[in-house]
Amino acid sequence: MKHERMIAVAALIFSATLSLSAVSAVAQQANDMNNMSGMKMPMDAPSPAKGAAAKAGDLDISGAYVRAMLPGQPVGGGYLVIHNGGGSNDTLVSVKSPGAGKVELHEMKMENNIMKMRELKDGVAVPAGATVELSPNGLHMMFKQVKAPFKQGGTVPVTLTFEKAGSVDLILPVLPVQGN
Ligand SMILES: [Cu+2]
Repeated sequence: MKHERMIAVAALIFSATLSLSAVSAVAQQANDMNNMSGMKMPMDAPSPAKGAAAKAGDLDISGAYVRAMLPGQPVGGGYLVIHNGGGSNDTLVSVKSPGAGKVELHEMKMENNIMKMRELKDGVAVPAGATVELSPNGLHMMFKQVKAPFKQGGTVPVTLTFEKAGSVDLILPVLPVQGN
C-alpha cells in the first residue's frame, strides 16, 4: 500500500518535471529565434511583430503590449515604440485604460546603484524624426488600480493622447513576463 503511494507521488513529480522542461524548451526556442533575426536586442526587448500597432498623424506606434502580472503584483507595466516621421516635435501626454483606475508614464533611472522610478508629469517627448521606446527597465506605462490582473493571452485597451497628433486607441496583448 505504502509502496503504491510512493510510486504515485514519483509519477506526479516526474510529470511535473516533464511539463516544466517542455516550457523551458519552448522558451529556449523563442530565444533561438530571436538570435536568428540577427538583431542585437536585450533578451526582454519586445518583438514588434507581437505587439499592437497604430498610426496617429505622423506617429507610428508599434510593438505595444503589456506584461502579464505576477501573483500579488499591484501594478502592471506597458511598453511600445513610437516613431515620429513628421517635422514637428510631439509629446505623449496621457494614457487611459478601462482596465485600470489610472495609467502613469514613468521612467526608470539608476541613482547610486539603485533603480529608481519616477512619474513623468509632463509626458514623454517624441521629437521630430525620433524613435522613442518604452521598454522594461526604461520608460514605461504604469497601470495602477488594475481592475483584473493582466493575464497572458488577454488584452488591455488603451487610449494614448498626444499633444499634436491627438488620441489613438490600441488593444494591447498581454505577453508573458519571459520570452516576449
Ligand atoms: Cu513605473
